[in-house]
Amino acid sequence: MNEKNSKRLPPGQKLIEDFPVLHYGSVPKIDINKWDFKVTGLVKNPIILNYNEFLKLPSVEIKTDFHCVTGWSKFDLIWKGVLFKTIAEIVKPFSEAKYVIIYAENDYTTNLPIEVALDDDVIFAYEYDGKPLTPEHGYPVRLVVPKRYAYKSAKWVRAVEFSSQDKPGFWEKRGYSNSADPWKEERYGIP
Ligand SMILES: Nc1nc2c(c(=O)[nH]1)N[C@H]1C(S)=C(S)[C@@H](COP(=O)(O)O)O[C@H]1N2
Ligand SMILES: [Mo]
Repeated sequence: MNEKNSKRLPPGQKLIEDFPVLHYGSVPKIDINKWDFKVTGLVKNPIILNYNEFLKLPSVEIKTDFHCVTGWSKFDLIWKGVLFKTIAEIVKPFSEAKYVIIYAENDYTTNLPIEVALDDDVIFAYEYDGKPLTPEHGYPVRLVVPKRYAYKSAKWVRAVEFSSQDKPGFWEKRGYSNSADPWKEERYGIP
């Protein structure tokens, strides 16, 4: 690995080339005609969008790295989708909203402070590497939070709640770090 890449790699991580599939439970079977994406909670304009409506939102393509808490990292993944901050601009959260809670299929949830979610590279992705997401990587829509361990990057997202209170998610309740910053090696426990 050249010097530039070793600086990009967070402590205790190993760079890999392939793109593993990792999740709890089974890959959900999605009926895209019944699928919707809901944004609720402490917002002025709650929304419910179907897949076609979601695809019509302003989109971007970004290239980011990905760090799993189990120790692998992958560089330069190319995602297309809707930035979290674009969603926030549409729903207009009230100032009381300090956290966002992400709800996915099969009761998977995760949570982020609102300022982390509003970062420039946090995206609800529907394409990976120029193609629609595959079912095992999160079709139809997944969150990607490049600067946090990947359990924050929920696959199969169905809803977002803006909340005044933090609500630890699936892995956060099971002992993984709530803040999950790979550069600080926040893998387990507090924070
Ligand atoms: N819905 C859901 N999303 C999830 C998970 C999960 O169990 N369920 N696991 C997370 C973890 S720990 C990782 S490392 C990444 C893996 O994403 P990938 O399978 O696309 O590589 O998905 C994250 N998103
Ligand atoms: Mo992970």
